[in-house]
Amino acid sequence: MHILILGGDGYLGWPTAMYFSNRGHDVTVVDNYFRRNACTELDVGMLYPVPTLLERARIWHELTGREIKVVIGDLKDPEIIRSFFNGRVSYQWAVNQGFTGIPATVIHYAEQPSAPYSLINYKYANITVANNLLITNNLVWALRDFSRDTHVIHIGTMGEYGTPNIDIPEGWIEIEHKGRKDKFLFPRHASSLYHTTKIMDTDLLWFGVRMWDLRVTDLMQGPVYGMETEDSAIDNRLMTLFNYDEIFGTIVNRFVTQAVVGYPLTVYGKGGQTRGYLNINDTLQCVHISENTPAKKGELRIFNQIMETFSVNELAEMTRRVGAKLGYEVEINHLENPRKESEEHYYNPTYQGLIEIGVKPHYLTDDVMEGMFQVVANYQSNIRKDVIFKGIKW
Ligand code: USQ
Repeated sequence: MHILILGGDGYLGWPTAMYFSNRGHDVTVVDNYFRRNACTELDVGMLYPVPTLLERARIWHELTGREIKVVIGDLKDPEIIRSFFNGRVSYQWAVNQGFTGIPATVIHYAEQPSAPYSLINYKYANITVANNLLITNNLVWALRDFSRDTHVIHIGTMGEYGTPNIDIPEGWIEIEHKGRKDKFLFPRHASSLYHTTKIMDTDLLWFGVRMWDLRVTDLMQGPVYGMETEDSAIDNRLMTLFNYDEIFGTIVNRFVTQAVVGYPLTVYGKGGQTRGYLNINDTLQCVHISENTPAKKGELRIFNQIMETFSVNELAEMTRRVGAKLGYEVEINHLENPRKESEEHYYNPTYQGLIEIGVKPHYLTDDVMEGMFQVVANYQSNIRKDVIFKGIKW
């Protein structure tokens, strides 16, 4: 199967590329180094240096004999995405330069993924809106024009639903109004501009499904933690990007890094904010199972991609407990919340769909977090305290 990964250099994109390549798929990745360039521009650093995408593909080939084809390009340019479907693609790195055929699956990670980034100021807001919406729209049109049968796996976000005071289903809700019933996308209430663009993405994809019978799986993912996967274990140079700064770092990765470097844990506000979490290895599993059981023609299939829920306070307590076991004295600090979000709320999402089709969850246990402490501790001298909290306000 030919699998095309949009955003193949990112935190999830590169591990996904290795995962499918290792399972014998023909994998092509495309990326414009948005994340790396943004980290350089904003001077937020990363835990360890990561070879370029071209270098990583070469290393992967040397170590495994397998090939991940690479295209460096900006998917906001419609011609780049169309080139994968009309046979005009030109690879920057590939052993076999020939056209690999139309992708059976496209995994779409090519998004500006940070809520704080989208709210730095109007310029970053515009970058987020332009990047996320144009890429999704370009993808929809390329499929409409050349390959309506290709299955799209899009990474959505649980943040599209927000934190409503009612249970959250997997994507859809049946509403009875004045004696009549119909099924709709569950009402959405994003609490950042980034999350709002993901709602708009879902709408673009849903339009493509209704108009042109596209096949789409939208995975509503919660914050992901971890950095090691089975495939990266063969060589440190294959490890994925790891951010711990306020802009691109997600909470579990940040808390472990803060604990290791002796920075008081940055709990925003009361810390009752509850979200659904998942291990990076479960992202790979969920995407793989979705690829194996594609959405039907004219179907927008939505799964909630989380394995368990935690409040910020629970994560801080766990970090303190695991840190103490390893000899770190971890302090917890409640900062004034720079974000506009509910700090105490009802949260009851459904997340059975992926488990029903075969996903076996990895949970965030003390042992799993201890493993993360050990990896982060290896790079302790690289950690910059000045990027941990600057207070980007909503
Ligand atoms: N938080 C803290 N302290 C911190 C960092 C975060 O209390 O130092 C709180 C935030 O206020 C929020 C929660 O922890 O209530 C999660 O924050 P996060 O930065 O880990 O995650 P978020 O901004 O929601 O975004 C991340 C990814 C995004 C993905 C989303 C899934 O960056 O790409 O879509 O998780 S979800 O949160 O379910 O929308």
